[in-house]
Amino acid sequence: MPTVFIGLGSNLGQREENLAAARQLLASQVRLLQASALYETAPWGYADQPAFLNQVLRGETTLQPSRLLRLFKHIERKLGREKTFHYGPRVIDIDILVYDDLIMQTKHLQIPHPHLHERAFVLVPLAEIAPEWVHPVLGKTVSELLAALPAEEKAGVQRW
Ligand code: PH2
Ligand code: MG
Ligand code: MG
Repeated sequence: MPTVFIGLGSNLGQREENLAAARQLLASQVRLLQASALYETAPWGYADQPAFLNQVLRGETTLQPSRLLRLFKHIERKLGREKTFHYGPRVIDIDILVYDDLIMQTKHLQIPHPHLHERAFVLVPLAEIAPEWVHPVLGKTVSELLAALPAEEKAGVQRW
């Protein structure tokens, strides 16, 4: 069965509960095998918003990537996510980070996640559960990608 890494994020409402609710709803279609700790993270991309809680999950699923994306959007709406603006605050964000060694570039779906390698809020929790995973485009492990980030990026990510 394909392995997926999933990124969860929340910076509105009961953040910890939002992540827990997302995990529970995901579990109907994704066999969750591993979960990182929760991390409180400084907002990336747009600074003037509350801190996020972020987590990365490892799972297995028979759903194809486009079906998985639809499921994630459905769960986001169910948990009350509303459209704001690019990089803006959200009740819940559920992202496909990795889908096996697939490389995919469509308008609606890019795998691996196009910003994975530059975000400490993804790499720190990912390194906790999959330090040796090799990025299929960049050819580097998660540990190596994390080590390459500036110290100030990593300083914004604290174990919750
Ligand atoms: N998600 C974003 C934009 N910025 N910053 C943090 N710390 N965590 C996120 O999950 C996040 C973000 C867009 O998806
Ligand atoms: Mg996101
Ligand atoms: Mg998203």
